[in-house]
Amino acid sequence: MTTNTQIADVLDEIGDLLEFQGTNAFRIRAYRNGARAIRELPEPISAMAERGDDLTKLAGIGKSVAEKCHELIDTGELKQLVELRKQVPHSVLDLLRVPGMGPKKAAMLFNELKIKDLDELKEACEQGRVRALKGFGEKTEQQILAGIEVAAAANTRMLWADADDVARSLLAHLKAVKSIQRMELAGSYRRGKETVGDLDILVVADDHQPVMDRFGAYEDLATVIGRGETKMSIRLKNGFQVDLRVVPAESFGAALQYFTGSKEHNVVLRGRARQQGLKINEYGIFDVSSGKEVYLGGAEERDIYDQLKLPLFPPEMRENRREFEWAEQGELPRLIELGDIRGDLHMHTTATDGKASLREMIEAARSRGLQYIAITDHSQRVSMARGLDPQRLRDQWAEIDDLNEELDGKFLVLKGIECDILEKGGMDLPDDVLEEADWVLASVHYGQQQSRKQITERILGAVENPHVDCIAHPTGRLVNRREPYEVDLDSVLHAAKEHGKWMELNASPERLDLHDVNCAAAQNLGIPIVISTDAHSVLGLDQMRYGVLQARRGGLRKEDVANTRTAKDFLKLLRSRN
Ligand code: DGT
Ligand code: CA
Ligand code: CA
Ligand code: ZN
Repeated sequence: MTTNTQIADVLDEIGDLLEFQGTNAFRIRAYRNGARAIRELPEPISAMAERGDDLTKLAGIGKSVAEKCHELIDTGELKQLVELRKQVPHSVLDLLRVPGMGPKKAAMLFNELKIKDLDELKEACEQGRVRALKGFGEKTEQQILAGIEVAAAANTRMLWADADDVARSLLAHLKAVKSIQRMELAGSYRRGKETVGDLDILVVADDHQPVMDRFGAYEDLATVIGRGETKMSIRLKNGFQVDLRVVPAESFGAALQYFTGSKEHNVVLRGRARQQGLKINEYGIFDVSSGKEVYLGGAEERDIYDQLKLPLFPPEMRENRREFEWAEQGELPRLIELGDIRGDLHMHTTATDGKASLREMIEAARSRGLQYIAITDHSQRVSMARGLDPQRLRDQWAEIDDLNEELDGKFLVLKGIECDILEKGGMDLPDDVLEEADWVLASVHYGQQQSRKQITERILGAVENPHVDCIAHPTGRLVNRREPYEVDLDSVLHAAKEHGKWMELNASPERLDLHDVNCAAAQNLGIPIVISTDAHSVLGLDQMRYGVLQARRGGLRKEDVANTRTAKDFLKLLRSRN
């Protein structure tokens, strides 16, 4: 079976290759829109195709993209892509990332100088071969050289958690400027996206110059990319770019709205504005029905949404997924908040690969205001982490019994285990042991490269095991580093629904698994989701906020998340499974 991600990747690649060939923008956009739409479908498009659904009924999917989907699903490949790949090597697409390099110029470099990647481009520039081409000069060559660095850096996106560290430090640095009246971060950072391409800071200040001077004096600054009257961009030593814009007070809300994006969300807003004889941009919202621009507002973000008769969408919702539909129905879901979380159901101690003792983890969780936790160390198969065999596990549980007695109902510690799903299928601990546990997480750590059939069957086996409560980090993806297993998540979710099993949203910033789109899919099926930190240290417990952010992007409400319940209600729900 072909997954939504695989199909979307193929469509994106076609879009890239067509762009390189200078195909008309309309066709390219059709592929890109299709890729995006399919990436975010809550159900496998292959299942819809097999059911005989009309794919063109899906938003963002036109006739030609639908045909490509059918071909991919039926044959496992696309003739068009095979053809395109013959014509254009994949690495050539990197050339398009050099600022100022359009598809025409890139094609010329490829066709005339046989340049296939950024390294060859750099060499050609250094040797002065590029300036010989028509339309290129010595100056262009210099610009390209400077741009290659940018293009190479642009390949890396920061984890949200890392971007957050940078953001806080930068804001603290800038706050020293007295003339700053307002300051906010916008962009993907504000939308809580799991990776952030660059940071976008907006400032209102009486005087621009001191703000920019201070920005340019940031300790981790590597270079100033550009400085204009109201905008300045810098690159940090870690390669990360930060854009700063100084805006007038009456435009602050409009700029915040505009630069928070997403672009797709903004496109819809602009369309709505046009329909109402209004115009929005980063300066404000204007009545243009008289032929003149009349400022209606823009100091606050709310001004824009109010005029358009739309709710003030939480930034995490602004992806043009379901938010406009919700608004039309008159109600946005109330998204979960960090303060709603009452328990943490996945953490490790020094018994396996954690850095803090059982007692320290309990103390830390209590001091963070939680009411209950589950201790879930690894099972024996994870030998690298000294995983627990039945005896050691039972010893730990005896210790937990004593601690619970000591805690006297003021805090609850569940006797849990993160039990491996073995490569050959089956659980890493015998049923009689699992039966004694209060809380069993099942997870895959080995054999992640198995075929779709194998790994799906393994996980389905765990879902069907009566002692398993929840599947931990269900897709195994690592943000920026590792693709999900080949698992057929849709089947797993349906089985989980049938067997009353729960799904974890692992809050660790490099996992965030389930990710937002999958969260929505689980929610659709009414499967309880548990947001857990998978803490391996006391500080690891603070990762909860990353998980909550991801849950918000997935549209989850307090009631969709099991560990927002009190200890009593959590146990009640757990015992009522099935
Ligand atoms: P990133 O930085 O790649 O993680 O993603 P964003 O969303 O932060 O994108 P960025 O930094 O390029 O621009 C910030 C926001 O500004 C973006 O979400 C929407 C808005 N924006 C930027 N350029 C355009 C544009 O050409 N058209 C529209 N409609 N909006 C734009
Ligand atoms: Ca950005
Ligand atoms: Ca930016
Ligand atoms: Zn774990």
